Amino acid sequence: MTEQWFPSRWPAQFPDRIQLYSAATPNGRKVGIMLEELGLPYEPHRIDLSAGDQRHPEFLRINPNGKIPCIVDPSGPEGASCSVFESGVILLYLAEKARAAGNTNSLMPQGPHERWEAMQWLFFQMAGFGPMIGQFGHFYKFARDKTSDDYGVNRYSAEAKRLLGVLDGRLAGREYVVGDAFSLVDIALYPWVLALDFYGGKDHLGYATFRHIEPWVERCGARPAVQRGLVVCASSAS
Ligand SMILES: N[C@@H](CCC(=O)N[C@@H](CS)C(=O)NCC(=O)O)C(=O)O
Repeated sequence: MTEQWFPSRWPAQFPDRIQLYSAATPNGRKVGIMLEELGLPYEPHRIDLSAGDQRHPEFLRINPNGKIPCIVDPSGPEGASCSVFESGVILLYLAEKARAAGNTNSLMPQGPHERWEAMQWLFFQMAGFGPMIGQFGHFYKFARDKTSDDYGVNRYSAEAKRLLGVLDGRLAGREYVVGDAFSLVDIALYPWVLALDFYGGKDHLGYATFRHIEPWVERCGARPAVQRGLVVCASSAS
């Protein structure tokens, strides 16, 4: 049984709730959206990445990898406190928790085939779509003046375009990425598509030619819980 522990650097006012340590970045936003969609009680703590909060010893005790998002759940498996890092795992964890609590829409498809489809597309986001779009953003927006040639921007533009094409193809004739309904797979991918606005790279990538993505973005963005989730940990309020 894990002893219940919260970092004193980010005090818990509601220690019976899930404690979220995050920021309003693409990976962080996934968890804010998931918590809002599921209606699970939680307490957000903003991690200031520019100040290096993610390298604070107490943060590293929750995630030794020093990255947001992560959570501490005081009522984890078998009633014991547990911490979880890696956004894709947190989405799966929260879905399972909501399902165990009787929520009939845990946002994780449950059909025997759909469940594995969801896993595939979730891993596609975690291992490919997110990291590559992130590298694109780095070279396109942040490292322009740090490299002496176009190798980085060209490499990651090509890969970002290719991955947008994969997502576009998947969304052709579908409302959501897996099954007939909005799921945690949409939650995982959506903030990374929004990140293209932040990077200012949409025209460069020919975003408008991926005709099935924008209607899906609008469908996701029309959900009130998604709108609330996007701004979780965006201010210094907590
Ligand atoms: N695979 C991890 C990636 C997490 C990640 O890269 N988080 C970024 C923000 S989106 C971060 O914490 N960056 C701060 C740093 O690297 O110092 C996940 O999905 O949770």
